[in-house]
Amino acid sequence: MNQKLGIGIKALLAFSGLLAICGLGMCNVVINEFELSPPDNGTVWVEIYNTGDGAVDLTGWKINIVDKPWEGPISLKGSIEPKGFLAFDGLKSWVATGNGTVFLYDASGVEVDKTPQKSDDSQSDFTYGRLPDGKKTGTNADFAFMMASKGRSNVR
Ligand SMILES: [Ca+2]
Ligand SMILES: [Ca+2]
Repeated sequence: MNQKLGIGIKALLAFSGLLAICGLGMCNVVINEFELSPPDNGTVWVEIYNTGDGAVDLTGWKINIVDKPWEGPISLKGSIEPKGFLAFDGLKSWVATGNGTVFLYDASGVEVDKTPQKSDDSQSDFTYGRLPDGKKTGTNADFAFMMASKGRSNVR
């Protein structure tokens, strides 16, 4: 195979591979931390983390916080760098009742990630976060109650 063709195929594979993975809702972006009971009447927020090696375009992506009786949809924009963190604020009017679940959807509406339902009405600087960043075994233990680190790596 000549070199030029090899590079072309490699680029094509990388491109189609990324699209295919995202289309199946398997992008490497996770909900990494969420604050549903902020101190000082602050706003709720959700941090996402890109565990993958490529930037991910977030156009059309959506976070939805479900804390009955309300639901808080947040539209995402921009892109997230590999191993990057981004945090998105909710609205001031969303006052957590202490039992929240957070969902992350990609541009095609596929659920990319979902947190366990977490109870928090402490109104403190503590949040629920994956420890270490991106830990995803699918159990309740993926999230620890820890000091807030909005837009940064999680630390106990
Ligand atoms: Ca808190
Ligand atoms: Ca964090």
